[in-house]
This record gives sequence, C-alpha cells and structure tokens, in this order.
Amino acid sequence: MKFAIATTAAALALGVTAAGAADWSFEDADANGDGALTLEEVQVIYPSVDEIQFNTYDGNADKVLDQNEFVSLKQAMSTNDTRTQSK
Ligand SMILES: [Ca+2]
Ligand SMILES: [Ca+2]
Repeated sequence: MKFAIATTAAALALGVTAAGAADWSFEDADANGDGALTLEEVQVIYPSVDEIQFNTYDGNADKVLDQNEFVSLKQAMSTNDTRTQSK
C-alpha cells in the first residue's frame, strides 16, 4: 500500500490523465484496504468526481463504492473523459 500511495503522489504531481486513471484497479484506489472506496479515495484517481456524481454510482447508497460500483464509474469516466474534463 505504501507503493500505491507513492504512485498516487507521483501521478498527481504529473497531472494524471483520464487515460492513466483507466489503469487503476479497485485495490489501487482503496488506499486503506477496507474493501470500499470513499469519495476521497475516488477523487485521488478522478479529481473531477464530485459528491453528486459519486452518489450516482453508489447504487446501494451506503456512501462508499464497492468493486462493481467502481467498475461502473471507471467505465463512465473512460468513455466520457473529454466531457468531464471540460466541465
Ligand atoms: Ca477504502
Ligand atoms: Ca455502495
């Protein structure tokens, strides 16, 4: 997990792109390894995701994304990357 955090810092320093973010796995995104992604953890990968967008993908409304919910978000972000970046 220390490696993942260091990679995150490096990616942020370089300005991570949507294409780069598409390579993130659920395990990479789950910084504290509790098996769920908070809004803060998601924003490390997708800084443009706000609470409203997050809640859209939080299908069971438990305020975290599980693996399936994260996959949906990731797919949406990779297909809509130009639209989300211009927002
Ligand atoms: Ca987590
Ligand atoms: Ca959820």
